[in-house]
Amino acid sequence: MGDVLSKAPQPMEETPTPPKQEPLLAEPWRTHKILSDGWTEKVHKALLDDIANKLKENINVVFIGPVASGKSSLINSYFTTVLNRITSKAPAGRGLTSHTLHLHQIRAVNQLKNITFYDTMGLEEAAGKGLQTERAQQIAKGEIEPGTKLDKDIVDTVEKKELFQHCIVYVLDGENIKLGLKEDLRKKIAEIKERIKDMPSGPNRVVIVTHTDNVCTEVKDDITKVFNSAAVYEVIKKVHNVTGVTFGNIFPVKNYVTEQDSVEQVDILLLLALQRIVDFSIDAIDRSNNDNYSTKGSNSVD
Ligand SMILES: Nc1nc2c(ncn2[C@@H]2O[C@H](COP(=O)(O)OP(=O)(O)OP(=O)(O)O)[C@@H](O)[C@H]2O)c(=O)[nH]1
Ligand SMILES: [Mg+2]
Repeated sequence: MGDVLSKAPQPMEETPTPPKQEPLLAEPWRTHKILSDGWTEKVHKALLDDIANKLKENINVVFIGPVASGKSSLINSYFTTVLNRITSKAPAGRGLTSHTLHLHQIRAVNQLKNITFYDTMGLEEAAGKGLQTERAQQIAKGEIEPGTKLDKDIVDTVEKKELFQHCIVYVLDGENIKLGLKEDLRKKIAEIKERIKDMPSGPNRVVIVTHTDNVCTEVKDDITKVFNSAAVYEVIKKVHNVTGVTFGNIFPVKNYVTEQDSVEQVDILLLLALQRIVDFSIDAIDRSNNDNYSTKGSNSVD
């Protein structure tokens, strides 16, 4: 007996220690040709020139997403990319319910002058709270006048071609996604997708994942590490799985929140996403011209 007790505990069955995931991958999970020479001022200018050259007519871009996901900050960040200063065109702030209550129409400037951004009230988990999916569809169709409060039913609407949205940008907080997108929010986003699918010549969609600085410390320290970050990659994969949006159409960014000045690399990441939004908006315009706007039919949403 004493013998048994005095025996040193035997090691349990040998279990392999899982390989430690390095925070930074040796190879980037996404490459952009334009970044091959680095994240330089030249690249910033090339992206802005490319966007400006493509924008021959006005495009409407609406931001939709959960409360505090960074929709308003994103609009301010885009103004920073062309004004080289911190801006507050769309009121931003954190709360349990949406800081933005109205449909805000904000026309961009300089190289982005042909883009009109639309800021919306945040989606909430609880049924009947926050932006309703029907309201999102009405906005996409151009049925809601800018300045309208979005927390109530809006009836007897008329579609206005000039308010028709060419791209819906879903804005998701990467930090929240890391923890797991709440099922009720996922359902609301899926419901909006279904409603858009029913629209003739409906808008295209892109996802922007904000708060990447809070997803990965290495990215917080150096934004140019974003495409090498294993944590950001996992978040983008998760977004793809829960929203069904094509992986390549999901873009990580970091909004301007703590900075006092604009930063070349922060701008570049924001502009890579905007470049896709512009391309897809032009595609939506072409589709609507081909379909002759009033034609009834089904839209193919990815
Ligand atoms: N660290 C970090 N904070 C961010 C980022 N984007 C937004 N925020 C912060 O998140 C909070 C919410 O940002 P908003 O832009 O107001 O979010 P919103 O989606 O417009 O929110 P609602 O209008 O309430 O639906 C603010 O405190 C922002 O400073 C980001 O990329 N990184
Ligand atoms: Mg807002």
